[in-house]
Amino acid sequence: MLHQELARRRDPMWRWERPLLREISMYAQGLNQSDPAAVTASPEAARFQARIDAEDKIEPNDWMPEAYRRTLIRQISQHAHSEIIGMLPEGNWITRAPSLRRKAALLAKVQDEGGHGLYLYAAAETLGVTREDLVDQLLAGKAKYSSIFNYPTLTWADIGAIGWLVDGAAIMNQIPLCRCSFGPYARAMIRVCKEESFHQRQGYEIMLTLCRGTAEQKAMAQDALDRWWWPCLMMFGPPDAASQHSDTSMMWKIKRFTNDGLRQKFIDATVPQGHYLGLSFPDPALRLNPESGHWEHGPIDWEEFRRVVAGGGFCAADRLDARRRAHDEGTWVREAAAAFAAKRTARKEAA
Ligand code: FAQ
Repeated sequence: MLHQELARRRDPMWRWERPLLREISMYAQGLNQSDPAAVTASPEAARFQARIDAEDKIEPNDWMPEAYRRTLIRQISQHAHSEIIGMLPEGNWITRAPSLRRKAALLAKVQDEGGHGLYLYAAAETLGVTREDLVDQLLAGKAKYSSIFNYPTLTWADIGAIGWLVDGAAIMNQIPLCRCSFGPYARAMIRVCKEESFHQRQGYEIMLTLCRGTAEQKAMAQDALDRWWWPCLMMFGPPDAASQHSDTSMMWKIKRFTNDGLRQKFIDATVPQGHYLGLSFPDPALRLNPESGHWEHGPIDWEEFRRVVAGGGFCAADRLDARRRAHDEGTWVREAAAAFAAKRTARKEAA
């Protein structure tokens, strides 16, 4: 750890990053209300960090700094909300899928997303929160979910673009999460990633079919790529210099790569796929740097990202209304399940 820290201080970026690090450490201490010093100073914290450095998995009953617990609750619950809200843009197209085969695949995909949300809420619950509280925070508009799900799905090609690009971005972000230091999150991610891989392929296959179809169908695919490309790049989060949580999350091996690092991996993997489809990317600055082997991109509109994350996305109000309606309409199901569980417990106690 020490030699890494010294190498970092020799880096010219260090001076520039210092205010950011101060902010991060204030943030971490702010979260660790029960014992601020425990983040770095206590023997438990040192043992905890040694376990992380040794690639041990942290399990729910193990000692952990309060800030680690809260960081995980924040990330896992935002991830769970993203899956549940993420069902809506595609759910919107189930009744209009162009064939029985497409409808069956889309239904299965949207159901998988519901399942991912449930694994993730369950993983968050192992950290001492309840699913009910997390869902209440979402419905009250207090919890974040991924910015990408605030964009509308205007045509069938958007379903192809979501599978190819949104699931493609999700996989790029989630494969490293299979090695996250927190056991329940890492294990949930293994199954989620297998399913996301099917989602990505079904999306790419829709794009391929449209691109091999009529000129009108290809134009629809191009229009979808034009609208989804930049928002997908924003899914990876703010640039590294503005990412509040990356340094601590990487120290704790919750995150394995920075936001910009994953964004670049996604661009490098996706651009050749788009070219194979015969499509162009809505970025005049996109070019392959022959020396680095990476695709360089133009500036991302971070103002748009901030606006969408702050609740100003085009579909933000619709998305929350749809979830609130579904929650209200599901009240009787929750009540029936609770009554059944109470009856079963009473029967067991009586026996
Ligand atoms: N949207 O300091 P950082 C999917 C927030 S699942 C909204 O860099 P961090 C499957 C961030 O929360 C997609 N907010 O934060 C699917 C923080 O705010 P806070 C979801 C964002 O946590 C496919 C602040 O900005 N995936 O797509 C976004 O270290 C198709 C500062 O940012 C996950 O959640 C954003 N894009 O890194 C479903 C994966 N980016 O909490 C249906 C797990 C950042 O301080 C259909 N999460 N923010 O108020 C992660 O890997 C991380 O949380 C990042 C952000 C990388 C998203």
